[in-house]
Amino acid sequence: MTMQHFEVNYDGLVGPTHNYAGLSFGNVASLANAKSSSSPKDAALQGLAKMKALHDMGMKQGVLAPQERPDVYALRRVGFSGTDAEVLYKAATQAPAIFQAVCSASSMWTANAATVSPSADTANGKVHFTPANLTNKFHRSLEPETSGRILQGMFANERYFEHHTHLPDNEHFGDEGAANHTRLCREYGHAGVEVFVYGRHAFDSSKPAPTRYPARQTLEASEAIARLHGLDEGNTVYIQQNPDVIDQGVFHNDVIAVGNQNVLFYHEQAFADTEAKLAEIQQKFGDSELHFIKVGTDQVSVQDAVSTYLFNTQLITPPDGKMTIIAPTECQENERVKAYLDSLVASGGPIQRVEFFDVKQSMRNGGGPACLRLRVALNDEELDAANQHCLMSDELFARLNKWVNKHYRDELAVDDLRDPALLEESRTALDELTQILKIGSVYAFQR
Ligand code: SUG
Repeated sequence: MTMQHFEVNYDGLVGPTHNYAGLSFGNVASLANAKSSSSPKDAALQGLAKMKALHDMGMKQGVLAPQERPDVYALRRVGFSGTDAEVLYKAATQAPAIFQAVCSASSMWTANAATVSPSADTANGKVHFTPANLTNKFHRSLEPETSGRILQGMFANERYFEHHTHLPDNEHFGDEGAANHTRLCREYGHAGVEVFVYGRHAFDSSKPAPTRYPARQTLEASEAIARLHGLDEGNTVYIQQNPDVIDQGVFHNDVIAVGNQNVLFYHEQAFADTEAKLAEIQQKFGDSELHFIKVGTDQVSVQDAVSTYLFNTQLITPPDGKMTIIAPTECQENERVKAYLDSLVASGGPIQRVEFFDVKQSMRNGGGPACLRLRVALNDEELDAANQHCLMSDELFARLNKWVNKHYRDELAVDDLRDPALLEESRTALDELTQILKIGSVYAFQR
């Protein structure tokens, strides 16, 4: 029997504390919506609806569990003491900014959970996972340990899966995971070219870097991931992100470029040294056909790309073979971007379809469809060896909708975060979730 290969999209379930705290300097939407009230329930249901729609399109779709928030352990580490309720109260009153950071549901953006290399690319033929350290933002730096535990609960079989510890927790090795990593290949099961996009050189300050907003990913971090995963240099390309677009709010590469199979869809201003780098990709890709779909500034400005997330779309290949863009409704609402997408589909190129999804709750924090998913390319044996309870089905969809409706609040204002009941609600919900997804006792409160 011939081996089959799939790209499985593991979407982050939005956690019960989803809120807008303005935590991400350099991420325009996060700052613009700071302090507005959120709906954790709507956010989680919007995410589930997208997962179900992709499942219904015949895609393999997975679910990645959220993290426990507020993170009382982080508060204890910085000196707040007493009962959990006392810790929350003291932090909220004495250090509100720190308190808000430990409440963020930011683990929902699983494109930042880890970098994953499929077995066809790695020296030992296993699928490799390295959680991202997310050092650039305090609220996100709280994620990697639990992300690692959750991923191990999902991909436990050591015969097929290898898990690494996140990189050293320091800005020199700032790593944002798959948001700055794209893989191009003929078929998911063939060795591909892994493309790492970095924002700056950590150990060489003479190199260009953004001046207004931070570059979260360093070259040295990307190189470390490639070493850990046993990637072949002949199949790996490092590209510097154009520092000017970082300064315009493109805080991850996946806000300005997306790749799938033999298509790289990118904005003309996305990269530094574009011509040479695309030539390197083509050379490493070999003779087979590779499509570079460039969007010019005259077609879509960087500003429109940042406000609509045209490139934070998922580019997927459903079983009918028609490559499809999964776009946020913001792209439909912007005349120029909508016109561009219409012309793209009409052009007869590899991208044949666009589907729009309402993920507004996530978009308001700068997280589009592509931020919400971690791609894991697996062959059928590896898929069988992965945790089956984390794979979307009609039954799981119904169960998770019920779970959200039971545990999540309709509305949450930033001031509600200090309510000690929210921590209890969150723990109760997550405890039940670990039983639904059968990922083990991954949370600190369970250990
Ligand atoms: O890291 N926003 C996230 C959005 C991540 C998007 N991910 C990708 N592009 N792959 C971030 O900036 C905002 C939270 C707040 O402000 O409350 C936040 O963390």
